[in-house]
Amino acid sequence: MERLATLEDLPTEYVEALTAKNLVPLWPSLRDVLPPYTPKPRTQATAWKYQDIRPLLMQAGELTPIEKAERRVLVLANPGHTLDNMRATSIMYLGMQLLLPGEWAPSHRHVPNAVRLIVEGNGAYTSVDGEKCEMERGDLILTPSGMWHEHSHDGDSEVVWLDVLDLPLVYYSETSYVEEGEKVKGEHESNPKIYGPGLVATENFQRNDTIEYPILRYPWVDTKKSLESIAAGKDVDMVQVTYVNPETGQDAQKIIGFSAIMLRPNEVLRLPRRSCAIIFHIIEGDVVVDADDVRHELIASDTSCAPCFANITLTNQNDTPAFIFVADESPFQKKLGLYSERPRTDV
Ligand code: 1HN
Repeated sequence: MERLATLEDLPTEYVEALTAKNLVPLWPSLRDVLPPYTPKPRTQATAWKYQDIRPLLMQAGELTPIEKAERRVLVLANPGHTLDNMRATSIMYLGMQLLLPGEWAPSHRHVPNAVRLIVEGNGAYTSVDGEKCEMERGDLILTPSGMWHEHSHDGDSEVVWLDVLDLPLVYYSETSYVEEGEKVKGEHESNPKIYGPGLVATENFQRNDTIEYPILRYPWVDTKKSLESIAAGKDVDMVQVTYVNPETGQDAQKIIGFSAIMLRPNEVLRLPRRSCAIIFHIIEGDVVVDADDVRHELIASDTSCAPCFANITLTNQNDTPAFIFVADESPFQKKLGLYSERPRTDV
């Protein structure tokens, strides 16, 4: 491809005349915004170790009362996007949130979609539009765009969870805002409105009515059981389940996709090269994540990310299975026609 002229090739007075009229020449930046053949991601393969996060998060618990934080979170920032941009990838935000016994993170709702993956502790729950979702380690709880949510804690140990939001995308598109809820600590029902074992409260049932978010809590015990039964069945290349909306068969949320992978004992899993960045969070076991030439050795509760089109290999060196929670940008990219796959370049 032809090298194009730079800003320095232009007379200073000409560039100043453009600037004065809010005009910019395209050609000096054209190769940056359209790099040849492959995107140039800012996202860097990065790992955040729970043993580094935990003591600092507990210190935040001492330094900042919940009333002064609303959400007591340490953001997992990707240095490739600089730390003040709160991005793990171009469109995914990650944070570790701490709620102490007796604390309450007040009700609000906002445009970004969020999920929580519970990392540690017992006795806390999130209420989503009034439905009480208990938090147990490994559970996935959805708080989709526009739904009221608050976190409460009746137990006696610290509770920590991983937040995954599409905040960077929503913020960039200038559609991000929040509304504050009632300043009362509410009573919440624990019965799911819709999905138990295929039953629905008749008063909530309207024939042909598609429920946008029929499941708000995906318990880890069920996810793990599904993975184990896939692994026990016929030989498959990859033991993975996707969190879906059972009403539609589509992804559980609209922008970020969520799934879980089981690595069988000593399994080496080579993932397809894809146009979307990806996040891994270890629920159980030890996993070596190779993304091109960057290697991260992860243990339970560690989190990492890899950029688009990386050659990613997941390795379980143990004789016991490992379980990984995965978030990726594929629903967003597929809806907008941006998604693609390519052959690996490390074969
Ligand atoms: C939010 O609402 C929560 O509700 C957590 O727990 C993290 C990060 C950015 C914007 C909103 C929560 C968040 C957030």
